[in-house]
Amino acid sequence: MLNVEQLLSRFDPQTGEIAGVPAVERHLSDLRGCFADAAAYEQALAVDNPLVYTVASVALAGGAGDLNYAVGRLMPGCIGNEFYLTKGHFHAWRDAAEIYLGLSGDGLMLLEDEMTGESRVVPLRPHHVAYVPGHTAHRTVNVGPEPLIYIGVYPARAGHDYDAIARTNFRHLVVEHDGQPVLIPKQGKV
Ligand code: M6P
Ligand code: ZN
Repeated sequence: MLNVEQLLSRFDPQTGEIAGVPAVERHLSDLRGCFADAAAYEQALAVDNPLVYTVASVALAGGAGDLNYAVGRLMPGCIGNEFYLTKGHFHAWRDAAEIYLGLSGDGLMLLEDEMTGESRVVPLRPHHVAYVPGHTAHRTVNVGPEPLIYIGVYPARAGHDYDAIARTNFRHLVVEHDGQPVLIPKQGKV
């Protein structure tokens, strides 16, 4: 049986840290192709390469019935008027679903159905659980002034497929307009 350290994790909902678990860091330079305004991206990167998000993952077992989880911390910010975001992915095992629980901050999950291309946004904030069905690309977006902290729980065998969604990026983006987050099609204007 797993030992108590493996059965229990302690995390900080304000910082996104899991005790004893190193976090993967994603800086702006790791997000080439993710923001719709490529010129604004290059301009921002020429000035600085800030930390955009961290992910601390717990993956103890990889069997068919096992679960993994990860706490994410997504910083506040914009490139042009598009809010800071995660790369986003499909699960390599497309049937695999995931749940996200907001821990602190104010965010959205951007979902895109692989078959129909249909997009949806759902809130990602404390007291909310967002369900990501299988066959759905998903990305988190921080639309608030504070770091967005959340936890994602997914089948151990889900895997991350970044390439399929990176080819087109997402068809919709979340931009700031008159102080509010707005979902627009990629070529759209607000
Ligand atoms: C969540 C989970 C992780 C994922 C992370 C960041 O914490 O879904 O599996 O890695 O968000 O998302 P991405 O991998 O798309 O950068
Ligand atoms: Zn996922």
